[in-house]
Amino acid sequence: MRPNLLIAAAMAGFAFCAAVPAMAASTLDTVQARGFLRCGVNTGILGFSAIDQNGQWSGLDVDFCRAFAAAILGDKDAVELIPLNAKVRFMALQEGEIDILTRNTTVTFKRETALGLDFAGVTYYDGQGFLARKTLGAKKLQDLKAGVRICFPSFTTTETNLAAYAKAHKLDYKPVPFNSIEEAKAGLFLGRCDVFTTDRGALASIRAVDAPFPDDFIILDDVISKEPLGAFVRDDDPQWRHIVRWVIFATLEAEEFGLASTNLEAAKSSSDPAVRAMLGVEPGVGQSLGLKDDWVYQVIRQVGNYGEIFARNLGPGTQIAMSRGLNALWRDGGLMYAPPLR
Ligand SMILES: N[C@@H](CCC(=O)N[C@@H](CS)C(=O)NCC(=O)O)C(=O)O
Repeated sequence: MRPNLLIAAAMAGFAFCAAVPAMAASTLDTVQARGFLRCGVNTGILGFSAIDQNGQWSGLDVDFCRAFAAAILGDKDAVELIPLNAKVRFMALQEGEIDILTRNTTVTFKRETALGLDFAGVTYYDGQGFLARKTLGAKKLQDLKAGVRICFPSFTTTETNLAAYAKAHKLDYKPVPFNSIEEAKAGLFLGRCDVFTTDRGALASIRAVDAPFPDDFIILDDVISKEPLGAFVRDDDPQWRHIVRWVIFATLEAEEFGLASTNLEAAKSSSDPAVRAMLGVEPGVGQSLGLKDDWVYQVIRQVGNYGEIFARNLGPGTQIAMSRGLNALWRDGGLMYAPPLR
């Protein structure tokens, strides 16, 4: 009898284990049960994602993490921000250490089709540029002398774009790869390279914030790639992807409708059915995502619309002082366009 009992127990165990995947909780259930979101961000580019001496995070990527938390949990602070370098970012998401990756990460064909990940939306349209020492006397790539030393962060699109561009355009340069942004910045400022290349938004931040003398450096005219920076999720949970995607769209739709953190209470009494549904005054936008009907309201009240997020972190009133450029709404000549939230 004993062996049979053991076998029966083992089989029961097997049946139980085998049933687990079918009962696996959705990402939304897991995050709601945990009570906070885990969001992967960059280790340090002011304006996108950086931590100050008091342990306070700020940046456009960070604000999107907060917007997701506001929508999902009703509280923008119910988020653990997890700083990741370029090398480990995708692994952290694949292995479930984070729920969402919002870390100046470019959406590419290979990344979406080969890594088991989905991109859920673009939060910032960027392009790869070059930050050069002014003493080189260069305004564009063509002005650089043969053998110029170019620094770049490894495990990035930056690295592969540079190599491809150099081949196609016969750019004669000496590659100087770095494993972290801190090393790459130090490399530039200590003179281990003449030019630093990465996404132009990051370059503007590095020049304005990190360079000992910003005026010693110039961003060259050339933009050698498209770098749509977006939010990534695992590819096994469409509901979760929908949530992340529509939170990003909601920040754009709110800006388009003139809805901001400052005027939201008044907007609740709007007679426009689209505004009433969007703010959850009337039911409609919550159920199909598994969220409360007021999720857009929470995002905009607690974090703001896209224009507010951009202005707070990167706009003319900040040290980085960037204009909206490609990140303006479509009606203002930019690329930011949200499908209707209805
Ligand atoms: N958008 C590019 C570049 C992203 C990136 O990681 N850029 C640099 C900016 S300097 C960086 O943060 N590197 C530092 C690191 O890996 O920690 C990509 O998705 O590959």
